Amino acid sequence: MADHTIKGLPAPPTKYDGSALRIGIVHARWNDVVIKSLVAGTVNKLKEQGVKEENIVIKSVPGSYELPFATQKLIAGGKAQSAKAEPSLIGATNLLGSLVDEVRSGTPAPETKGATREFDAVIAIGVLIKGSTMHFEYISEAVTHGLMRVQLDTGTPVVFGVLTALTDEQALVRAGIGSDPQQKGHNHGEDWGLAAVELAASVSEWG
Ligand code: DLZ
Repeated sequence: MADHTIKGLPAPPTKYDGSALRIGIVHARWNDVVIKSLVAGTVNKLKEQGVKEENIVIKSVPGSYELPFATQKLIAGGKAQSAKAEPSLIGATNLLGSLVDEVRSGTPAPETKGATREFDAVIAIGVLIKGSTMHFEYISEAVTHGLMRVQLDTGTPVVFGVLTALTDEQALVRAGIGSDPQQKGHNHGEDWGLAAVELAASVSEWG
């Protein structure tokens, strides 16, 4: 990715360490081909940032309209599990895991932020493609507002991974699978993975 760009997401100011993060992905199944590519791009980028496969939880719902509710449930479930877990046990498990990593790799284990079962960020992924009725407009607006509400109400970052495309081709290009081999496009899932790690590893620590 270029360091400077007029349009799109530039490289982050620093490479964030995702190794202690737990990230949720909730995706719709409507417009399946595009969804699959976006989810794959997101997961690849999360792993590239150090997020461990076992700490990436993927759930699906039928359509984008279901994303806010499902995202809220996933976040609440993580918080409930975390509250139930014995704090001293979590600490001991994390410490042990870090020590094992340290011995295996020969390098000091990254500091964990007391990784609990709680999600550090959730990425909501959907693909809305305009049809001939007003459905697209209503769902797009409801989902956008719903996801914003979920993150502000829960205090857990929610990445807006919802494409609102006017044509099939617009959606394909934004998933990096455009039908023109010369213009396959950029997979926006990669940006969402980066955003999740940055929000979880950096912004969440501000308050
Ligand atoms: C009904 C519908 C339509 C017309 N289009 C889409 C779409 O382009 N993308 C999407 O994710 N979901 C679509 N849906 C389904 C709704 O999001 C939702 O699943 C149903 O209305 C049931 O609540």
